[in-house]
Amino acid sequence: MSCGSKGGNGKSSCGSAAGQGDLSPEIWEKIKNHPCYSEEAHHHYARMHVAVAPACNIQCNYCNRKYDCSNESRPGVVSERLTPEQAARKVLAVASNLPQMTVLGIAGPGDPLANPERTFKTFELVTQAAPDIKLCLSTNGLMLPEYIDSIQALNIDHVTITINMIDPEVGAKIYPWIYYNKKRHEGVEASKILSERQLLGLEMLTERGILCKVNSVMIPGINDHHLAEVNKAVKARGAFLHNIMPLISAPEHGTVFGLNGLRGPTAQELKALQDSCESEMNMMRHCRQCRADAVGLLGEDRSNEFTTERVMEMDVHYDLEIRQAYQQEVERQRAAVVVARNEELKTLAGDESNLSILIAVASKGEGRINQHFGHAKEFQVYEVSTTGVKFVGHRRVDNYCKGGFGEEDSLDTVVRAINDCVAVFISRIGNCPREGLLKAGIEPMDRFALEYIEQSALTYFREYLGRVRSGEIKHNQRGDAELRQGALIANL
Ligand code: CLF
Ligand code: SF4
Repeated sequence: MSCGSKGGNGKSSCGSAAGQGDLSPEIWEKIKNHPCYSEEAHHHYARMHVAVAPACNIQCNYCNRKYDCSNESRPGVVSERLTPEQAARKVLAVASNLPQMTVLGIAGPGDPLANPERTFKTFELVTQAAPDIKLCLSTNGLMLPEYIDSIQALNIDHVTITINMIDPEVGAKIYPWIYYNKKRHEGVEASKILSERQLLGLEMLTERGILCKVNSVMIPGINDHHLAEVNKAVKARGAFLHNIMPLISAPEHGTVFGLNGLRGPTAQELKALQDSCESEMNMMRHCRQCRADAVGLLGEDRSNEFTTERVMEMDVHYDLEIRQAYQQEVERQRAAVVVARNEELKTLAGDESNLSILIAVASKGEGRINQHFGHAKEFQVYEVSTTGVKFVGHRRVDNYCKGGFGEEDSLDTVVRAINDCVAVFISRIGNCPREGLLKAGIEPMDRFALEYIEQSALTYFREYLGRVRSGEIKHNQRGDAELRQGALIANL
């Protein structure tokens, strides 16, 4: 069955797009409101990170230590460091204000397991105060085998390991050194130790039923051809999800790769690798490479509303019943999205065509097309065919509207970012950008304003197919698109 049959409809499915009917009840319970482990959930539920872990025990060539850990973050971002006590208060403040926040992750700004006391103390304090919040940890894996018991004892049910290689020769080009057993190791030896520890840690976690995600940074010319092997190796060891993320590399980040001019992959290079691995295991495609102090839905960042200063002044009333009632309402909305999509999918049943298109969508969440073109800081990209609709990535862009004026330069960046799409779905759009998009061969679609994304995408596709078949339009293969590189320093 193709990926297009995703969703909780009882069909087999691949990707973090898997729905309720595709997974065992036990796994579904773990991922249903985790925005990273379930693509569907990421439209509705938020996560937060607390930056309690400053130290790191390895060096990655895509990282500059002045900034956050690039394994789960965009280079160039600096998070606000917190003590475990400050972090726990912040979690309660966010939980009181954002009942859709369901997951606390610790992902830096260094490596959480290079700061075990601070990391575990934070999780302990949060579990005592807010027991409904899922705990999530992201690590480079070097110290993972040592801390499996602590992870299990604290009920940390989601662990991410960044695994960029299983071949130490490849690793030597990514990691100049690691610090292990009170000693600095370099070159191939360092990567050999790191890889062994990562894979052992992964095996130990999955043996205990802890859900594991593997992040891999796709570095063209270094590990892009090797990641298919990594994918097989982590699947064999029980990883639940593989998240292949693009290298973000620019000289201004001051990283070894950035200074040496290594480029990140294009949108289509990344998609081709993700597609080729998808037959092996579940792929995550909605990662936003978050800050170590991110707050909100993936793709939005509300960390500025929850600075330490503000959190200290806030009235904090964690109320489990209010949170649960809110989440029940979210579940009702979410079920409606799935029903609408499945109904629409029926209209394509029996239709066979090899045509598939990409569309870009401006959305603020809830699975709806509910954002003005000029306000979008990212577009979500979906692939649509007769087999269904699936999320394939997002593209970060400059706001087209800045203080009410459209900027021609930013329209260019939007066009480059969604150049592989045939249409862009928005709630509203002005005449200038509409014309500019049409000139670039991208159809602006405001007809589905506030409607559900997947249902609308399928309707559009059915009509598009009809127009192609009648000869009204000609389907041309679109070009490649750009993933943003240097501009990611901004606090989005
Ligand atoms: Fe955070 Fe990571 Fe947990 Fe998610 S993020 S620790 S698994 S709660 Fe998510 Fe952000 Fe991508 Fe990470 S979108 S960078 S995958
Ligand atoms: Fe930087 Fe993270 Fe790598 Fe450590 S593990 S060097 S913080 S990217």
